[in-house]
Amino acid sequence: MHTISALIIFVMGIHMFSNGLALSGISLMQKTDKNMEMAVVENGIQYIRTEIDDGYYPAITVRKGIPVEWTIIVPEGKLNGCNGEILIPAYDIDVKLYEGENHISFIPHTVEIVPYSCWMGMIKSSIDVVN
Ligand SMILES: [Cu+2]
Repeated sequence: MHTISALIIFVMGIHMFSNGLALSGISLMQKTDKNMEMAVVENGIQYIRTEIDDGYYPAITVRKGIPVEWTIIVPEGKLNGCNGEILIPAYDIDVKLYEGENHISFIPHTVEIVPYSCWMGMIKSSIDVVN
């Protein structure tokens, strides 16, 4: 019994510590480029699938000038008040996320790095548009 309650308090502590860090602009989940997802072009459309996590959005790479069909997967239990809405100001996109598959479409017209984030700007990531 003691072990279980100690474990629960420990897990809650880690969670709150991580949230506190995120609030001060530090993320425990470092953005690593090994997680960079590359779109696959098929019949004139580039498809990309990514999975978000608690406090984490993956960076993606897309090609300029080809319509993007982006599927964002929210695993069960991973949706929260922070990661539940994605903003991509450069493309005028503001999408509420739901558990399961979410779809975002846009056409990148310029080679640039487009920042995207959660609605509060806490979780930051990017869309790398290449030739
Ligand atoms: Cu947030």
